[in-house]
Amino acid sequence: MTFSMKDELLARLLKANGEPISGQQLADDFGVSRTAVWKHLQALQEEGYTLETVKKKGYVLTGMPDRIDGARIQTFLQTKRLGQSIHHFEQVESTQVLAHEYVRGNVEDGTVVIAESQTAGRGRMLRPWESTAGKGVWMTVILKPDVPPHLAPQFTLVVAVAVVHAMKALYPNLHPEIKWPNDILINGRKCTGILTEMVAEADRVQALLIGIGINVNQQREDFPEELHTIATSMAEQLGHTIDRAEFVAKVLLYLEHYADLYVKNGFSPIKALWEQASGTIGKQVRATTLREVIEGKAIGITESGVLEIQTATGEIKGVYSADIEIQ
Ligand code: BTX
Repeated sequence: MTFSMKDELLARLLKANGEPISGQQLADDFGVSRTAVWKHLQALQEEGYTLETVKKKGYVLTGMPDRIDGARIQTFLQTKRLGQSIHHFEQVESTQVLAHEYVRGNVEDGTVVIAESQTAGRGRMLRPWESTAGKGVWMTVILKPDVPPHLAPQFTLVVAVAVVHAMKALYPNLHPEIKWPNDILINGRKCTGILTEMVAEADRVQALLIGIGINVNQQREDFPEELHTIATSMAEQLGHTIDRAEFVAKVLLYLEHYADLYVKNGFSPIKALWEQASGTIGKQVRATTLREVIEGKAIGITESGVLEIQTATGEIKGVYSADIEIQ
């Protein structure tokens, strides 16, 4: 684990569940002085945590800021590898850019880079990704699977399945659907975007950098004008805000589970889950590629994630990259 002393202390206070813990106890547990404990508690208060002192008994955590730092995520985390190391930032340019730096520094498999806000969040083909401060999940998960580079695109489909299943597990009233290739829509509006990048040698993946942007607690007015008709958040659809830390932990759990399933059993179980979670398969679609516009029924995806469209003449066309309109 690479959590700071402050994070560990916070995790300890959270686990105490309202029972006071004395300063001496904390000092003994962490092998530091009471003054050091006090300084870390002070720092937590400056970040927005509220603590009460119960006479002769110790400290109780009474309030938390709405944040997705390592300590908060850790209290919900059930994974073996993913999120065991979390680098949390208040504001970054893009978690993808930072994650590339971490990969160069040779971080462990499952490392997460997460931020409260991004000033230059990016989507596919360098499109901008709106990352409202404190309202979403803007994170990059670094995976180091032992697979050849040509299999990397399949991971994007693994991620989409994992996010949909995490959403459904915690909020059964939400009905997310995957729109090919990798948007997650709720009620026809985009709630999640996924961007997979790779650092590879000729024959093996060194690291996958999986960028996940999820609109969580935004209200309509939080989105810029141009996204009003196309974007939505989980809170907007649920009618209430949610605990982002709990949700991140669930996404990491499902991602670990499905990534392991994929490495062990190959793409076919993922393909089946992806098709089940997809709102594209079985629908009439219009795909605009760089070369042509293809209209027809989306009938499935191939082993490599290519969308297959059956046109009116019965011909089956494979689409590798396109903007899709569902009709
Ligand atoms: P994409 O290219 O599919 O989507 C980008 C398009 O989506 C934009 O052109 C815009 O129309 C729309 N859009 C922008 N922001 C939002 C939003 N918040 N909600 C809904 N629609 C939006 C999808 O790319 C991949 C996005 C990955 C974002 C993550 S966040 C963490 C990581 N860091 C980083 O810089 N990117 C990834």
